[in-house]
This record gives sequence, C-alpha cells and structure tokens, in this order.
Amino acid sequence: YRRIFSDLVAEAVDDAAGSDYDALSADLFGDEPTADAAVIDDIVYCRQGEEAVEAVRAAKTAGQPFGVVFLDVRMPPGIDGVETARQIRAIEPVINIVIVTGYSDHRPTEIAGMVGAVDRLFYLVKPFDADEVRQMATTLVNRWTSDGDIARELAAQVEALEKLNQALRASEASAHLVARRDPLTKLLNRTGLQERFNAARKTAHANGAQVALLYLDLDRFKRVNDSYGHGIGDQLICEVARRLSTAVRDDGFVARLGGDEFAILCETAKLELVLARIVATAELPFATSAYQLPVNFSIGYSCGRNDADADLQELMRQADVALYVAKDAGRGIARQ
Ligand code: GH3
Repeated sequence: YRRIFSDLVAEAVDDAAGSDYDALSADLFGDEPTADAAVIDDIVYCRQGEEAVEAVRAAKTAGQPFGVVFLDVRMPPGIDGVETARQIRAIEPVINIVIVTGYSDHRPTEIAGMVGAVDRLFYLVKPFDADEVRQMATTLVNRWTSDGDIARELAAQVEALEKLNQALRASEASAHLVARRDPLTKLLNRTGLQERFNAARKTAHANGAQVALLYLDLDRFKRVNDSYGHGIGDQLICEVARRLSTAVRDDGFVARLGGDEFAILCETAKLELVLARIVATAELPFATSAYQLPVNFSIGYSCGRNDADADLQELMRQADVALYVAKDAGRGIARQ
C-alpha cells in the first residue's frame, strides 16, 4: 500500500534529516518493518500539490491506489492543500486525507466545506510529533486496507451474483423455450401455439382480419412405423415439420400437436396461399436416412368468424371435425 507524505510534514517532524526522505522514513517507521509499520511500506513524497495529484492518478492507473495522503494547507508556489485534496478526492473518492494545519483560523469544519467532504478527512494540528504521525498513518492505512478488503469482497460477491443471474436468465429463457417447443421437431407445441394465437388474434382484430386454423394429419402414418421402424417414422415427422415451416414461411405459425398431427395458424386472407404451398410440399417424396418416402396428408381447416369471439379451442374443434370429414371422404382437404 502506498501513501503520500508531504515534505512539509517531513520538515515539521523533529530530527527530520532535511530532504533525506529515506532517513525521515526510517525515523518515523523504523529501518526494519515492525508489526505496526508492516503496512507502511511504500511512501511517496511530493513537493507540490500538482505533483501529488499526478502521483495519485498514476497509482490508480497502475492498480496500486494510495490509502492516505498527508497535506499541508499552504504549499506555495502551486495549488494549496485544500485544492489538492479536492482534486485527489475526484480521482480517489475513498482515499484518507490528513490535512496538516497550523492555522488557528482554519477550523476543521471550514476545511471540510472547502474540500467538499467530511468522510475520511482528518486533521493534524502543528506542532505535532513523530508518534502522532506514525499512529495516525498506521491507523488509517489499516482501516483503509480492511475497507479495501471489504470492498473487494463485495465486488467479488456482486460479480458472482451477476454471473448467477446471467445463468438464471439463460436457463429461464431456455426453460421458456422448452416449455413451448415440441422436442422432436422443435416446432411450437400446444402451449406455444396458444401464445401465438393470442397475439395473432389481437393483431388480426386490430386490422379487421380473421385467424384461420389448419389441422393436418399424415395419412396412414402407422404403416411407416410398422414397415420401416419408429426411427424412420421420427425422421419422416421431422422432414414434414421442415417442409411445413418452409411452406408457411412468415405467413403463419406451424405447431406439432403430437403424433403425426400438425396445426397451422394464419390469417384467413393468407389461407389459400398457405394451403396451396402446403399441398405442393407433398408432391416430392420425403427423405429419411434410408428411404425416400411418399407422404400424403389430410387437412381440415376452420376460419374464425368473429375475431372478438374467436377461441383457439373452438377453431381446433371445428378444424378437427373438418379433418375427420376429409379422412372419412377418403383423405384430402375439408373445411368446416
Ligand atoms: P390415418 O390416415 O387414418 O390418420 O392413419 P394413421 O396410420 O396415420 O393413423 P393415426 O394417425 O391414428 O396413427 C398415428 C401413428 O403415429 C400412431 C403412432 O404409433 C404413431 N406415432 C405417434 N407419435 C409418434 C412419434 O413421435 N414418432 C413416431 N415414429 N410415431 C409416432
């Protein structure tokens, strides 16, 4: 830890060896570090206020901040002690400043007002003796050191908490995503679809539009599982999911409701377009790791008649009835 010792303090100490600061330091704190003096290991002497301000700035930049500054009030020819204290405080807000004053007209409260702070501001009234200076320096450095430890400990805790928060936010975000996605295809699940429906209904309502729901079920999908195995069946479901997403583009939302059932949400005005693109996706066989499989699907759909009343469950129920009609009629597309 480093501190500044004003040369004016040096001059004021009995037996100080003029400008021989090493001798002064030895006089104040001993040649060999003692228990008390162990922390007083790096003292910088400055002849002027400006020099002290620069020393504080440099020490801070180097990551070795000073703990205590001793300043006389009058330090000709440059800035005085009060101005020096003010500038040092602006650089190092928690530094201890000891104002060494012999002025009977400068009371501590006046100086505090001039410096603009009372915290960590101390006074030594001249004349003083070496013991007094030594005691003060040691007390302040020890206090500053433990303050620093607490500050560092707090900073470490804040950093750890911030990391924890980030991890929490990330896991909340992924939990949010997981709760709304189908694990196999990563399409929306029912919860995700319900959320998109609520938002889409609001937008549609504001635009005087309507929301439509398509219910899509693969034809004879069970046979795929039975003939090629569940793994190939899964791959086919994923490929269907990809094709549907490509077909729907930004004109709606695709969800997997379970098994080989999918739902597509879009505005009624886009329905024909979306439907045509979906039907076109079935023209080419679907790739799995082992086979190119032809896929047909049946679709039932329903349009919200009054958006204010439109309800996803009701739309799904109607689309489901339409799907049943389509399947019953030999598969294909039906509207309810
Ligand atoms: P239909 O044309 O009448 O709809 O005939 P289908 O064979 O498609 O009949 P259904 O829809 O009832 O059968 C769906 C099958 O999908 C039954 C089930 O074994 C299978 N299945 C459900 N979930 C999964 C899954 O996650 N992966 C795989 N591979 N198969 C699934």
